[in-house]
Amino acid sequence: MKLRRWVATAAVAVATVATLNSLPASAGHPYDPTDQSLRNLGLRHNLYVGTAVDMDALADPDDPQYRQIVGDEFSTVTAENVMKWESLEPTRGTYNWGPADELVSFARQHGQRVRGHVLVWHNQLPGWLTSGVADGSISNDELRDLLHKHITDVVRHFRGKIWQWDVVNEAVSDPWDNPPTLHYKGFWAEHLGSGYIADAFRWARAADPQALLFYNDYNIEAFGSGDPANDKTRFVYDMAKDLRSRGVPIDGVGSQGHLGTQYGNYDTLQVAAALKKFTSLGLATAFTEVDVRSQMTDGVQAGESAEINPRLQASAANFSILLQACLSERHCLSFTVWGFTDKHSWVPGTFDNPPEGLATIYDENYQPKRAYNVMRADLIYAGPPYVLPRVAQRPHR
Ligand code: 9MR
Repeated sequence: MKLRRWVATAAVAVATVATLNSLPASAGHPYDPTDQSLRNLGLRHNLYVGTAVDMDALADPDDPQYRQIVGDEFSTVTAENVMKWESLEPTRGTYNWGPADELVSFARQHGQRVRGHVLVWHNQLPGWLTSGVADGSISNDELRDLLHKHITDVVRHFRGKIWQWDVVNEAVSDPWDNPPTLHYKGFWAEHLGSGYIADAFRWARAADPQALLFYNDYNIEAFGSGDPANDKTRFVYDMAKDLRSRGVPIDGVGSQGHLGTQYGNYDTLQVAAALKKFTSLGLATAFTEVDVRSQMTDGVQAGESAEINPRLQASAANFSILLQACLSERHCLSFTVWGFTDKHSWVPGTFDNPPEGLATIYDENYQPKRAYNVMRADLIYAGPPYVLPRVAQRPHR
């Protein structure tokens, strides 16, 4: 090889190695070919693999495996509950930052990024706020000021420490609501009108110029009929398009990914097509709360393998569908599971008639399930030309 060509090739090689190393370095440590953890395998694609974190479990000295796995397997964490308004400001004017700060500090110690969840939602609001609105002592004008203050205080408190904020969560109705035509639903829309959504993004941007600002919702994994009257994905797409066209600083759409093996669900190509549509608006995407629950039939509860195995397989297949779709789209930045063990999952406490469970990637004894191995396989066997490294999103102003 001629010297000049060799020098050029070597320069490219050095630059390539530098690029490869610089991507992983942002997640704490470089890619290690001998490490099969989800977080390390994700580094090959610059994909952050995350989990929601239950802070009680993280702090429980009798449950050390929980803490160990959060640190070892994941490169991004989300507070399952402790960044919600009722946790942060249980008494009006008095903030309780402790548990949320603990998560941020755990993440720093473990080289993890933090998804902030959640600034504006109609659930888990403090009692003083909802009762004040209900009894008329808090007017709608004051409510708007309180929301502005909440967003400003919270985003400022964590400024520089949050990678992606879920600014607005679950603002859109479902086809089973009344009326069935999709609309902006819930506490905030009822009191402030749908304009609160744009306001929330603007207020969040004013408080942190760097965080990526997301709209987050469930049942938007794939398009349906295409009619915004009954296709929630289409409704959210139209909303995001409108926000972008008005210069509202939204950076991404988070697809929660709460699936169930009793439903038809989707295939990878349908999900990838939806991600691509959101990307076409100049938005990043992320899977933010993935779990795939199953009905706990009598046979499942009795431990019958003929009942359990098909559910574990269907669950794994659904994790894989969402992960492969995310890998296929370079603007899909992270893939977060909503809890990683059936020992600490919101599902059994929420769905009890019929009972549901088996929703996560580890069983109750922290044994990895088929879903965990399928995720690892997807991360291992993905590569060019269909899977290329993620493209970092720049915050919109
Ligand atoms: O997992 C959360 C659970 O511990 C809470 O009791 C519940 C309260 O509504 O919220 C759960 O998390 C939700 C998330 O914040 C938003 N998307 C749906 C999640 C599951 O309900």
